[in-house]
Amino acid sequence: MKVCRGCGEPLQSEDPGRAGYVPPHRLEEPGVVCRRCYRIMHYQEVAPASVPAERLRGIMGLLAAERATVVHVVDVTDWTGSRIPDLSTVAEGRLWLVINKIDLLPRETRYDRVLRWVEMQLNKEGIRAERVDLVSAHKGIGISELLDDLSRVENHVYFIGAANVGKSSLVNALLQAAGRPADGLLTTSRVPGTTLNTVTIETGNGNVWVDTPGITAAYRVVDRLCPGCLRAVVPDGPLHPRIYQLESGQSLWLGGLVRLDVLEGVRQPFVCYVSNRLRIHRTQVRRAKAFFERHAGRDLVPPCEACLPAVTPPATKEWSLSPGAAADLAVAGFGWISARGRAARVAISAPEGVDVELRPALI
Ligand SMILES: Nc1nc2c(ncn2[C@@H]2O[C@H](COP(=O)(O)OP(=O)(O)O)[C@@H](O)[C@H]2O)c(=O)[nH]1
Ligand SMILES: [Mg+2]
Ligand SMILES: [Zn+2]
Ligand SMILES: [Zn+2]
Repeated sequence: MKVCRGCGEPLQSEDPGRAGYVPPHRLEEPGVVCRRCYRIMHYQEVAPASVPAERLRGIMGLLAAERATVVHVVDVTDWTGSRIPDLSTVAEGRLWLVINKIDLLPRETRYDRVLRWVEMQLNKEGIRAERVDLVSAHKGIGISELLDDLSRVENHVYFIGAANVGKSSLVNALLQAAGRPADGLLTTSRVPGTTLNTVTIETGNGNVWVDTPGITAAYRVVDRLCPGCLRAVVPDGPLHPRIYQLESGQSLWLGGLVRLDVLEGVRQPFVCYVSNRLRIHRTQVRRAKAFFERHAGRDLVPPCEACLPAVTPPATKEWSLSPGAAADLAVAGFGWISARGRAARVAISAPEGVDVELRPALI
């Protein structure tokens, strides 16, 4: 059976509405990609698709049975939304953690600190990783070191992670570093769900790598948005931290998706690490709800009108920030707000079901 070399879906010429479609006259061309991949590659057109859960379970079963090495790709800007805790059990002793997109951290970020932070988090969460790499598939940072060690692995290597963390981009960067020409690369895009099935790649020196579809989940904001709204939420360049001095009774709307309320505490800075294109509005706690009702879906986007039902109602949770250490309130698939270590009582509202966590400050 022929599969699309871009997304892994079996190719077919019967139904243009189904995944893997190629026009009949192209089906026999060597190295052909499906129409969807073709459009993503050539027109940056986006076509969301969903990956059946049983397919993902099948992949997990396969990598456990093959005792494969698992490269768990995580997005550094979305630690909260892109970690898969169960993986360390499935891949006991063979788990490599690759933290991608470090080019999106603010320019002054010290990577050695980020690495220490990651190690501390892994410890706390009881995840045992064989190695941890900080990389940027886009900028080529950390790629050649990873390639060196990957080429020494003798069993299969599976690239696993949440949708959109950059698994296919990482595989492409590694292949390019290994000298593979550009027409043998995988399909990547900003919309979750680009890779539909496993794509097996012979690296040429006996290694076999397997790119996999990402896991999409409603606990991340990004998995609930249309392509238009995604454009505002997914960072496309180094984050510019935005600082707001807030006192008790003040509120921030980050787009119309996430809200911070300061309930108690002295006036203090809150630093927002979210996509630079996302607009932030300052308001007051007592007006914040009315503000949303008046503007959301119209002049307060994202969410657009079509996305509104997927991101409402919001759920609100309160947090006590203790004095001393800087802490982040992180929203899965969205970004984080950092507080600099003064006592406060705050509330975060986010679409119901989306993960929000309080963690030691990443930067
Ligand atoms: N800034 C930045 N973006 C990246 C990086 N790697 C991937 N991306 C982007 O993240 C999105 C998802 O990438 P893709 O490889 O399709 O993710 P996958 O779903 O995990 O395979 C695309 O828009 C990529 O361009 C990176 O290192 N830095
Ligand atoms: Mg992919
Ligand atoms: Zn395809
Ligand atoms: Zn939308």
